[in-house]
Amino acid sequence: MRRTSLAVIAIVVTALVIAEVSGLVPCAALAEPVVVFDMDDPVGDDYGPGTYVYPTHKAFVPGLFDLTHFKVSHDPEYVYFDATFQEVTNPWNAPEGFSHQLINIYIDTTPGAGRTDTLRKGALVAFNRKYAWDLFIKALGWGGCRVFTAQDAVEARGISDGLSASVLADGKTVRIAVPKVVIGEPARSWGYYVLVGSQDAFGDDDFRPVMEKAGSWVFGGGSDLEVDPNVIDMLAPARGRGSQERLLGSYNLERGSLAVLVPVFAAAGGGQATSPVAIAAALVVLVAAGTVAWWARRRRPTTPPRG
Ligand SMILES: [Ca+2]
Ligand SMILES: [Ca+2]
Repeated sequence: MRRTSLAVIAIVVTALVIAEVSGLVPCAALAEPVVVFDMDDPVGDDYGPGTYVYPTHKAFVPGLFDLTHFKVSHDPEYVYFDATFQEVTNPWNAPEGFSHQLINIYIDTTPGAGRTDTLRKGALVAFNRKYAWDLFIKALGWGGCRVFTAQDAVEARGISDGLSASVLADGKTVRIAVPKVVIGEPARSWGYYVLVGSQDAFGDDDFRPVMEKAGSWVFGGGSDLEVDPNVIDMLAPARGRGSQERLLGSYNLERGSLAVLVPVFAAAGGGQATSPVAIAAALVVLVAAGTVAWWARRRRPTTPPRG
């Protein structure tokens, strides 16, 4: 009887571990936010399509626009978008703790719906029709955080209630917290366009422009025509058809056509892979449960009746 109970407990524990590992059990009860997307971006690619250079003013220290990591997680109340940079500084004392970064996150949540422009002119990019965006989260210092939807008008002010941006204790990560009541719970199927620009209060849609020649307050290495992207880094794999260099370099000056981007998805390697530790733990529990069950069944007939 005791052995049978043990076997049952072992099987239940195994089932729970497997369910947890495969994401079937809601993890709201856990203290740590649940991670749904987690991806590195190459270091040292804060050059747009491969040619851009920083403005010459001393405030633009190297690494400010070099995204190195991006993570999406959620707890019962908020969705957290964590963008890590090589460098974060706050020379002009933005209350959020960072003066330079402009982070535009366009999210494809719903296949077959959404829009392929940036809503407002500024980033100077377009999005692949197959992965049209439905939500747009814009984060910058001085109270600029907003959520827009694909249905918004160009002049829409967006939703700012409950949104915040702050720098985490590592000093390199900007965390954008968005209430779930605004954007819902992030699904693992969501696709992300994470675009990094330089905040410029005088620029179109707050983007500091990229010109042919760098100046104190403008990037160089691009074109003076408003066709090349004002995006300095974007979340993308290091190589292949979806690389940053290929995507941001896909504009055409002669035709005046903007670069067309594709998002990154969790399933394509950007997602949080089930940790090897969790898999090992599940396997150990499975083997243990199997052994206990086998042992219990094997021993039962020879156990002398109790009296
Ligand atoms: Ca980078
Ligand atoms: Ca990149």
